[in-house]
Amino acid sequence: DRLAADHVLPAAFGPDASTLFAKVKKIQIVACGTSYHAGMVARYWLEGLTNTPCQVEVASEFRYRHVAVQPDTLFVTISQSGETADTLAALRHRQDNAYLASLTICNVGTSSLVRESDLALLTRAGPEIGVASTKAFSTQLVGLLLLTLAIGRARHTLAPAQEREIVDALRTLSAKLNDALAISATIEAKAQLFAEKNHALFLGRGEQFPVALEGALKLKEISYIHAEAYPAGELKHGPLALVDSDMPVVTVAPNNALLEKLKSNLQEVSARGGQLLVFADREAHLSEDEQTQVVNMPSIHPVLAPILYTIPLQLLSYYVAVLKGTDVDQPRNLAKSVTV
Ligand code: F1P
Repeated sequence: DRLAADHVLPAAFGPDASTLFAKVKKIQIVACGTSYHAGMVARYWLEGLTNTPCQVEVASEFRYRHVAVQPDTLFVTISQSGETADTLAALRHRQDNAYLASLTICNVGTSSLVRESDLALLTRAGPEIGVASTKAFSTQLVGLLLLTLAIGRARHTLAPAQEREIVDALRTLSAKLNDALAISATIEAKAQLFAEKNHALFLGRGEQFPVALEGALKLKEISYIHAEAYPAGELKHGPLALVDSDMPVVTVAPNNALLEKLKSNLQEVSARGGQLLVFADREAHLSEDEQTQVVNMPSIHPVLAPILYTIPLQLLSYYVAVLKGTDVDQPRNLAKSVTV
């Protein structure tokens, strides 16, 4: 709410942000893990709302390859810790003069990424106690949406009325997130579906595809269940062959323009005997049957849906991990910041 105020946005990113954002012709986002998924959501926002070309890449690949840089590209890193070695190396080894400026969206003000970037937005999510990034992800998404609004305003590519509509929706976000947290007992009960399973499939369409990727990553990280995420429209191009009664399929279904397409993807799963767990807008009118369990979600502005639908997927992984008795905070083989 505070950041979205007229006089703070885009200055929240740094004193020179206004002038700089007006020059931006393209955005290159680089990040790892959960932060990379946040960047993938941002691509839908930046291109869809502000018509700003955007590329997103994992830092562990980006840092080692030659990148053809287009003029006036803003280089954006996203990181909870600000110390992830691959992301930091990507910032340090980018073809320096080629970029307009560097900006980081980061949770730690004293971190190397913040110190070494031209502009910074601190997510201020507080310390992440567990290894798996959760609240940092939600705040990264909000930060990236604010970046989208700031870029749209500076480049005059987002109509003021649409900006106002999104800012108004943002003001209701914390209440919606509380509503989503309030269904945790229902989600805890659904975790049973996964107790005896070794695999799971996550589906999403549009900006919910990265949300599905993040849901699958969380399940892998903390419950050690093999999980894959696909854009729902890709099912028929391969993954459908995996679907049977041993493969729970988790889907996020906000009420947006892709809902009808998504519903037909879900039918493809049901027809193959797959067990569906659908987190759906209560206005989406998805009905339950023997194979389909529906958890109703609060209605939300479609632009904000990725932020809301992340919550039930995080809760689901948490309850599955608790059920399986794995260490939710310190998963095996993982470190909080990957500094090598
Ligand atoms: C990136 C990341 C996290 C993940 C784990 C390992 O960290 O991949 O997303 O949950 O903690 O590191 P960061 O750059 O966002 O700090």
